[in-house]
Amino acid sequence: MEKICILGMGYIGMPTACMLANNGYEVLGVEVNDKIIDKLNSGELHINEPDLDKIFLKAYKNKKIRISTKVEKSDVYIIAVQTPLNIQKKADLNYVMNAANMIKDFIHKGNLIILESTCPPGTTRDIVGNIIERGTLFKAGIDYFLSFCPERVLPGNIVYELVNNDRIIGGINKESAERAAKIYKSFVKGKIYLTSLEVAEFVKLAENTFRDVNVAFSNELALICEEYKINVWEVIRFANMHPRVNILNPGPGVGGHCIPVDPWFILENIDIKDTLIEKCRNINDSMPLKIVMRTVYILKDYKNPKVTIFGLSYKENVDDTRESPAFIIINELTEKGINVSAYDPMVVNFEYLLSDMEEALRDSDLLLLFVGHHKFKEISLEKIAELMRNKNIFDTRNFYDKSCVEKLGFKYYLI
Ligand code: SAJ
Repeated sequence: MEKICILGMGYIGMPTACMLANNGYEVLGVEVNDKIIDKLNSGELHINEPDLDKIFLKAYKNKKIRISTKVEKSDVYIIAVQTPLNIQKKADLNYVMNAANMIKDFIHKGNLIILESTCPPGTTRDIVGNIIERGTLFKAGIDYFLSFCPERVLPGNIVYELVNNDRIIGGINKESAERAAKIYKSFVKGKIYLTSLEVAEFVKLAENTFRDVNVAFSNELALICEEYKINVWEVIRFANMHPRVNILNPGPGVGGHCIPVDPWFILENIDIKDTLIEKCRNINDSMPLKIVMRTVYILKDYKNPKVTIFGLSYKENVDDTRESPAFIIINELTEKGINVSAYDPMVVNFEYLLSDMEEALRDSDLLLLFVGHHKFKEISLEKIAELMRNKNIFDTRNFYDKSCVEKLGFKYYLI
């Protein structure tokens, strides 16, 4: 049985490890965080994602997956570590480099290395390839095989998309891409397309940048519509009825560890100034402050106002708060002397400000809906009205029905 070593047991590495472990491979997951290792080795997950528990427990009970701090001699190595943005808005490739350095000591002829971490074009060849070749004198494509295979799964639907999405696989040569494709074919039902390393790296960045640019367009439409006093949600709904138009939704900002990060990776090594991509990034980054300004305006006539934020995660129905624009909004409102409390039924690991629902709403002057978790629909508007001091709702996601809310005496503000 082939042995696969996956470095990084996060949102991508962990589900991928489970899939491979349940589809004919012996899997070793490598993780540096001791707490995560202890949890996983006792059969407990550290990630909340639909169906992930089922596939993890299957692999765990069948003893097809082990977690360790150390790399071991394997046939295939998959790097799925994080690539955060540093303060210069460039990719921090330290985790990728550490992973490549760990693999270098174990690699032998005929092995395959796959990079899954999102990174600037050229990283697989120039960073991973160079580290391996400097350490071993092996040549990529001849002595060992080198591939880039970007993950494309949507948080909140990872397990389903891991199986059903198409995959783009880049190789330093054809054999590298083909060998990587064989591994993914063990569990992927979508189509698999082969290409070069750099095209695969760029495709991943282009996908997330496209989404960022599209959201920026809708945010700009929202700001323009506000001046015209036109409902942007209605505009987008009708425009999207055109067969070739698909505008995304405006919102309080773009969060998560992918969409606000990846467009900067595209721009990292280029000389072109004044790009559309950068402008769109800046529009999306400006949204949290726009929300703060509008909130302050809504509350201008109240003494010692209290705001209740519903939702802290970066998007609906997930517990992930990474790069959530809610942080900026909370900090800015607090700095302006506004009393802020927050409720999020999805988020458990967030000590700062988290209140239960009643406590968050009691004597509040404004409910600021930041993300539209399904669970918020279970809270009746009557209950909300009963608890609040003044009945105002600022809905940044078009989540509530205006007429229902207004019937109960709320003043309803929409992005
Ligand atoms: N957002 C809006 N309006 C929208 C859609 C999203 O404001 O209409 C905001 C969300 O609220 C959130 C942010 O954008 O703050 C990002 O959310 P998302 O659902 O667009 O994306 P992610 O970050 O959860 O996942 C993306 C996906 N990429 C694409 O759809 C092109 C996913 O497929 C990738 O695998 C993932 O990035 C990743 O890991 O790169």
